[in-house]
Amino acid sequence: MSSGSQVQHLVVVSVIGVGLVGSELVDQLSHLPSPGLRDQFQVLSLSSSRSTVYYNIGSHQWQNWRNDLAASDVKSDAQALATKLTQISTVEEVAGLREGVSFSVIPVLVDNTSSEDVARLYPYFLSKGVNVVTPNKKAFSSELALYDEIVAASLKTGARFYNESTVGAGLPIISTIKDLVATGDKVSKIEGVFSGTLSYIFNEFSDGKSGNGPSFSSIVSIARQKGYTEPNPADDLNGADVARKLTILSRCIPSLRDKLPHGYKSVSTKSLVPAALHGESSGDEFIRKLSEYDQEFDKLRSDAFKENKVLRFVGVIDVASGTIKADLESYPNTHPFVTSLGGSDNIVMFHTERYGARPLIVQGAGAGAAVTAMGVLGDLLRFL
Ligand SMILES: NC(=O)c1ccc[n+]([C@@H]2O[C@H](COP(=O)([O-])OP(=O)(O)OC[C@H]3O[C@@H](n4cnc5c(N)ncnc54)[C@H](OP(=O)(O)O)[C@@H]3O)[C@@H](O)[C@H]2O)c1
Ligand SMILES: *[C@@H]1O[C@H](CO)[C@@H](O)[C@H](O)[C@H]1NC(C)=O
Ligand SMILES: CC(=O)N[C@H]1CO[C@H](CO)[C@@H](O)[C@@H]1O
Repeated sequence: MSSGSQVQHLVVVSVIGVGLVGSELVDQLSHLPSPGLRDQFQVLSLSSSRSTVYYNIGSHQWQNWRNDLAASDVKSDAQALATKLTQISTVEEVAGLREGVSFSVIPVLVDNTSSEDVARLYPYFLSKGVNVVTPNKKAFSSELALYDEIVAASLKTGARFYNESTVGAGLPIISTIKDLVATGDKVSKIEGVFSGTLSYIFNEFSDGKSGNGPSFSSIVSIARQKGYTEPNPADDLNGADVARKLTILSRCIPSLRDKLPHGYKSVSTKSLVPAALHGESSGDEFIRKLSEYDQEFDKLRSDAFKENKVLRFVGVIDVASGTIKADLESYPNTHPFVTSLGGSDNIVMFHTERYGARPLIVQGAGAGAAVTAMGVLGDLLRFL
């Protein structure tokens, strides 16, 4: 770096998994409102599970990435990607990119897959000095040993990892808990509706206006038709997604950091999948058989209604007692989980010492490509 020249950060991004959100991310990245900021990002590569397309540093040529990726015969190879990302950190590659400007390269891997295999590579990437940003919950909500490896690799090289969009998509949930903890507030309890799918299902099923209404299985079926559920709704009703999110949040609270040795499997989780339906792999069959249990759900709804309450599937982290659970609970009609919740919203209440009797609440759409990509892009901006 010659003295007197200007030094700028250049965030070099490789995206693995270019589906809805991955595509949306590249689009948002290309249309950042500030031109100065736009110049500080470079897409190095885009990968599907089959192939990868690489771009030259300094080219802003990735607008036709769909065609480029389809035409590319470069096989996806995570090791090769890590090598390439770290090699660029040597200044020569970016020398001469812009007259009078030296670049300090910040390599970032964006994992937009739901792949466990990719998640298990984070320690490798971090140990090579590659930062990681991801909406993929797998790595942070699995066994503690993997989380420890990720943290250790990050400490060793100084490479950072961000995970804001793993919980509540673009909603500021992780950053809120981290700020509360880092500034010395005492978090006593976090409680929320963390699954957009289960939010929709119970907002429809138990609206507090009457003690009866459409059957549980019919609402699950409609949710599936609208594309709100996994192909097999059992994958939503089993509560595992909520347990994963609770794991990620708990690990942000120092006293709970080591509480869940097996990650989401250590969370006490109420499954709404009837025991006899475990292992039913066909989504259609699952819905058909679920209707045999409608009366049980009807009873839960009418019992709650008699007490002026509604049913919500929530996640609760009670810090003092160390209780972490995903459960079906009833809430009074006047509670924010009833009065201000609609559609497939997420809502999270942070009970802390400073917020006293009026908890901090974050609420809004907790899924969707545009808001999830925003969460990922927001994490990328943290590197500048
Ligand atoms: N959508 C949302 O609102 C939202 C919100 C928060 C978090 N998330 C998270 O976003 C992630 C994606 O969700 P999804 O259910 O749509 O996942 P998915 O169906 O597995 O899709 C992920 C994409 O990644 C690619 N992929 C998978 N394995 C790969 C590998 N080993 N190497 C390279 N590419 C690979 C697939 O591309 P191919 O076509 O090449 O197979 C696919 O396009 C999940 O982790 C989810 O939890 C989503
Ligand atoms: C999520 O990322 C933050 C850094 O932004 C990190 O401190 C935290 O430990 C991560 N959470 C998990 C569960 O990995
Ligand atoms: C969070 C995220 O980026 N998820 C997207 C990754 O890509 C798949 C498609 O392959 C989308 O469906 C996800 O929404």
